Amino acid sequence: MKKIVILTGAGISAESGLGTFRDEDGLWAQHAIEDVATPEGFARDAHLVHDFYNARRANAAQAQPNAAHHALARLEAEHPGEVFIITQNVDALHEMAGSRNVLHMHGQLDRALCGACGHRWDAPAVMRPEDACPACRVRATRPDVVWFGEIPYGMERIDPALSEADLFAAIGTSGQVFPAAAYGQHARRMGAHTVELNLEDSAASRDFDDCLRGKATEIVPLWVEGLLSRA
Ligand code: BV8
Repeated sequence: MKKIVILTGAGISAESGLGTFRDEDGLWAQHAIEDVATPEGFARDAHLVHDFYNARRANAAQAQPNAAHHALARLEAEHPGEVFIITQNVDALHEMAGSRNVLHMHGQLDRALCGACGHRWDAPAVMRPEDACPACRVRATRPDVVWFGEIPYGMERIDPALSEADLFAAIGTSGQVFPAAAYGQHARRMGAHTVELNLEDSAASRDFDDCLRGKATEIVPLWVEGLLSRA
């Protein structure tokens, strides 16, 4: 298993206290996707959207990585080949656990973006519509996250990684958001062995050769232990 590519979703951060999206008490249960995770929603009510992300930024700021994040950092440190994490999550828990080769395809809560000039900077704890961009001074600041209808970050790195992967794993994702939801199918078609680690079946489970079921903090460390003992 030379090159391991891992897609993570909200389920890997659930046990760190960060809400998932589609579980019954998830983030979307309190908000309509189109109101808080689309450019149109932001144009309609920037206050509501900033409040949604300010609350998540505050929650994420006090969260700690869990045993699943630490296990993936151990895998990167001890696996003889490359380990590349593509995360849909906007929290920094992979990096806090020590992972370095991480791509945030849906952006990051702790980064800000200017909608006018494209400038990016470390997001303040609280963002407001009236904030001016530090570079161009236009009041067009937004969270540096990828909303529905926007192009995910790092696509130029993701496609080659999926083609070259020997092993592709999806951890804690419901397989409902594209293009990430099709990565298992793509990797398998390109010859990777595919494994899904999740609490329950997902919309993409049929794309995986193996499915490990359980809580991430329990099944991810066991899976990593198995990989390293066979390496
Ligand atoms: C794009 C913003 C074009 C940041 C997010 C019809 C068909 C195909 C596609 C589309 C379509 N209609 C519209 C589209 C496109 C659209 C899309 O997919 N819509 C869906 C709703 C159908 N996609 C887009 O718009 C994307 N852009 O397509 O651009 C393009 C594409 C390619 C190339 C060129 C152009 C942009 C999508 C990004 C949207 N932004 N977030 C933020 O606010 O966080 S999406 C949001 O959902 C988050 O990023 C999140 O990561 C993501 C996916 O959710 P999950 O991570 O899977 O979380 P979820 O709650 O759903 O599932 C959690 C799972 O964990 C569950 O299975 C649960 O069982 C499990 N779990 C829970 N607890 C645990 C656990 N597992 C283990 N242990 C536990 N303890």
